[in-house]
Amino acid sequence: MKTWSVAKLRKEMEKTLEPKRYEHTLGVAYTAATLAMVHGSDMEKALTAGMLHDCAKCLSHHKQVQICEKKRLKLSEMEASEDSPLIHAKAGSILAYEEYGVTDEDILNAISYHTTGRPHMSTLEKIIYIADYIEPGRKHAKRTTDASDTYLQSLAATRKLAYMDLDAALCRILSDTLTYLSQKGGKIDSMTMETYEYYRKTSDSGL
Ligand code: DGI
Ligand code: FE
Ligand code: FE
Repeated sequence: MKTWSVAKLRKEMEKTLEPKRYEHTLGVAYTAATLAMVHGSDMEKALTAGMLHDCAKCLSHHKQVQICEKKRLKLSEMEASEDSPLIHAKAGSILAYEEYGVTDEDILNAISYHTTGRPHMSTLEKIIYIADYIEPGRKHAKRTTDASDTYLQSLAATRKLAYMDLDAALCRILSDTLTYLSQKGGKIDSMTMETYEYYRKTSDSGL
């Protein structure tokens, strides 16, 4: 299978994603690259995973389910449900392999787990998860409509933390996500909860 260059992936994403999603994708890819520089991880892999992390996001839910079913992928009840914000990560990982020639397991896992995280994440997985939350285009939260000063100060602190301590940043993002989900009455996927519990115990976040 032919490997796609980052430049070619960028052009492809520009064609297939909605303009806002494409802007976000660039933000994630380049933020991931800077995190990789600071934390001694592979920059090309960070760029590739960032470019592709939401590659299935603009497909219909039906199409996303089809992609997963074709691969006999077991979906959690939440992933399978209509309007699920989670399934695009799994479908995206399959597309990255099938359409864009990505064979690197670490990149594929970074795409698969960019929404819920998981315990024992690799450095690349953490980088993509965090870059998705802190990229510069997130003017106000991706997980809240709160654009208050308090929220923005908190996001600024999370951004700074990400360049110092990946696990602590991860824990902070998970905690904010769970707070947001419980405020809006959103159902919490067991993987999101497991990830939070794991990093709460193992990181130095003080949460
Ligand atoms: O695709 P993006 O919008 O860039 O961001 P994403 O893939 O991280 O997340 C999509 C949404 O999923 C985001 O608003 C947070 C939400 N999410 C994460 N874990 C859970 C969740 N939503 C629910 N209902 N339950 C979860 O456990
Ligand atoms: Fe996403
Ligand atoms: Fe995203």
